[in-house]
Amino acid sequence: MNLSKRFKENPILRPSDIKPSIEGMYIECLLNPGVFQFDEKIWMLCRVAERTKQIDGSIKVPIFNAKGEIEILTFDHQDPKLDYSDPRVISYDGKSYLTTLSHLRLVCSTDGKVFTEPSSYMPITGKGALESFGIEDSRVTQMDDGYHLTYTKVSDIAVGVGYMFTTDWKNFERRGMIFPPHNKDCAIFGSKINNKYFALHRPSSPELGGNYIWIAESPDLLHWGNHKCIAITRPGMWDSARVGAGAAPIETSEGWLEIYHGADENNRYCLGALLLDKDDPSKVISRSIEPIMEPTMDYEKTGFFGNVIFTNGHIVKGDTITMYYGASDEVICGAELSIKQILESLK
Ligand code: MAN
Repeated sequence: MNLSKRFKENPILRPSDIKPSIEGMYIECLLNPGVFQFDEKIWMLCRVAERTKQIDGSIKVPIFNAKGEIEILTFDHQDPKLDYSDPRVISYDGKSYLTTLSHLRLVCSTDGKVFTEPSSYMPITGKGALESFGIEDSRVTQMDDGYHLTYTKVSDIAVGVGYMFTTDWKNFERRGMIFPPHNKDCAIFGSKINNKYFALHRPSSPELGGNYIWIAESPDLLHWGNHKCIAITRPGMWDSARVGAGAAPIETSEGWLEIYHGADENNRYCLGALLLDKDDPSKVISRSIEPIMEPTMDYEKTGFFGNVIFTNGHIVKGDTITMYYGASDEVICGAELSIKQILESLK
């Protein structure tokens, strides 16, 4: 099933379109933007994955050291303790490192298609021991008081969900880790339900269970409880290996509509939809059998990590979802979807 209308301008943003954060690094991937409206423009908070020039025969990995400076670790291809079969992660002597270091960068647009980097907004970079391998994949939820950002905090210790708050995109209040390891793909609902905040999140349970979508509630966006699993992986299907939430669920007449990603054993990432009960979003009313979007275009099939469509940001206007997504973990693309058509596909 194909329910999406891709922008003919795709990819709308590539690594070469913006400048590296510091001299000596280059941008390998520009991906997975959080999306919001601010100052009468459409903004993306992009994940920028950087590394230093690679020299034949070795892998150079950037990390933030204890002093908060970028340090480059070098691993020799010949070293039998090194496994570099995945372009995203390497393992050395039982320890894992990311091949790139990610930060978040703001770009804005008046038409939602041509995005440029405004000079007066600073990149958001990792800080402290829990972000020594960078910060990734933000989701932005706008509420009356301002913008609530969730993102992945990555370090040698763990992967967990961080939370920041801003009203002006210049000053950020870092509110710490709200979902402890191993957890990512956290999307906060844009309004309270029965006087409680809700969020989708994705803990991983390596021994029993797996990489499933959960829901939690909170009185204050800081303390989360009453966790429930709402969607598990489905053997033999397109979402057999892992599932995770996209951006904040969309409020519709039939319930909360969530676009989520699902991957199979070959790491092929597609998108599907979940419809959650209006008053009790831990109840799943329906779920896509077929993906609503799959990697079919060249830019989705080949790249840094091919066969990937990953979304964590959109703008909703009437029936139209303008969705932004990372393709092949390398470039940023856009597509339009109709809420009505997705709801129809869920019947
Ligand atoms: C996975 C992939 C990577 C990401 C790490 C840490 O390996 O999603 O792209 O950098 O997790 O989050």
